[in-house]
Amino acid sequence: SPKSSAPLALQFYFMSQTANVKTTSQPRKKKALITGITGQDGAYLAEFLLQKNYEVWGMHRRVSSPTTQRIDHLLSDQSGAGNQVRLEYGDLSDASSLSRIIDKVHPSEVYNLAAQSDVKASFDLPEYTGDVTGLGTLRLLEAIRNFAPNARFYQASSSELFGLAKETPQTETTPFHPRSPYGVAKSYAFQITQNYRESYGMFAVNGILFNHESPRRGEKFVTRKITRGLGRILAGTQESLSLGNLDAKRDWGFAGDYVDAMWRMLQTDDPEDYVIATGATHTVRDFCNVAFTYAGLPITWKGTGVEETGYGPEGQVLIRINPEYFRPSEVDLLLGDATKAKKELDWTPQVSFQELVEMMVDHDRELAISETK
Ligand code: NDP
Ligand code: GDR
Repeated sequence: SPKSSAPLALQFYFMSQTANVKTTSQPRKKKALITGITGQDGAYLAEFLLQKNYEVWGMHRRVSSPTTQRIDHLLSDQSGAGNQVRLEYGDLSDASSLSRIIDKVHPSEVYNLAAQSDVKASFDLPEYTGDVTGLGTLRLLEAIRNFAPNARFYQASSSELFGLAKETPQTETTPFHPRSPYGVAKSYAFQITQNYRESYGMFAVNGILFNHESPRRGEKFVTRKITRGLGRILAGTQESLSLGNLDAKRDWGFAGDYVDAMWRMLQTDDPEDYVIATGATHTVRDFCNVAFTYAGLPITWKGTGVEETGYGPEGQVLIRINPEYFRPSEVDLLLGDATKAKKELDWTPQVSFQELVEMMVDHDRELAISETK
């Protein structure tokens, strides 16, 4: 299918923010429950499902400061008509909350996007990550089995399962070799999802999604860290950026494209697992080069290893290496083959790598300028 431009993708993003979906035209709405609705993917998925006229429920955690910034525009409809997201408090570490919500909502589709999703942090929080990201999936499956056994279940599986990948590109049949407590926890979640499908006949699927980014990406993930830092450098509020391993290669796509694939996986006749990826891989250094060049600050790299430094056109230091950002074990190369999803789900990514980087740079340049006012 034809590729859209980055502005088009942004158009989708802004149009969906003001979507006024009529509620009266269909006899019975599908009900979706999204865990992790306050995260990057949760916000895009909620918009996507509201546009499809779903009744959308989200699970969020009790926290001392608000975490709903990404979905605030979906929580109140100023026109008075239209669809809204309904929120329930819950936590993947609290089985009773999951049972309560599933019993109350009786969803037709459940998207389990909640997780301790930071790979680097999982080395510092290994047990917590195993509990939430791994066992949390089991708790949710049990709640569904007991209170809404016909609900269709989507598990947010990850290319981190492949880790020290046994083959390139990675497909649905590539063996797993996770390289972090996060990857191991996601491996448990992947397999328990398959097990509930096989044991209880539940419609439960894994989307093995490769990295996907957007202007809503958390600021600690490397792409957003780069575009956020670049925006501030352009606005004059930050001098340089500190990064870790520049040689890591990732298959980066646009999050807006990937939530469409999640939905498609739950509309099939038979539950199956799918890889979702762009089929192109780039190093962290490539991402920096494209972003900084687009912003008019092409980088000249000098030195190697931890001494490697990125200089701007005036000889100013733009990027330094800080070993603090290295991981105890790294995933060097990820490259996905989404042929199965293309064939069976008719899914293709719409936003190219260049368009993705430009979208994020444009957004974060504006954001940094607005922060100076
Ligand atoms: P984010 O980190 O942006 O969002 C994670 C969400 O999980 C947040 O809403 C967070 O809530 C919630 N959460 C964290 N811990 C708990 C808990 N104990 N109970 C309930 N909710 C919790 O992740 P993304 O949106 O980027 O990713 C969505 C899912 O997809 C995650 O499971 C991630 O591991 C997985 N994934 C992501 C990929 C990517 O490239 N983005 C690729 C492959 C898989 P709060 O706001 O309160 O912190
Ligand atoms: P990842 O994403 O670990 O792939 O997990 P992240 O953006 O954190 O790292 C990607 C690569 O960049 C290297 N890197 C840095 N990473 C961060 N965060 N900060 C830095 O300063 C930095 N410098 C270099 C990393 O070493 C790594 O190789 C993401 C998450 O969304 C997971 O939840 C998801 O499952 C996977 O993507 C697919």
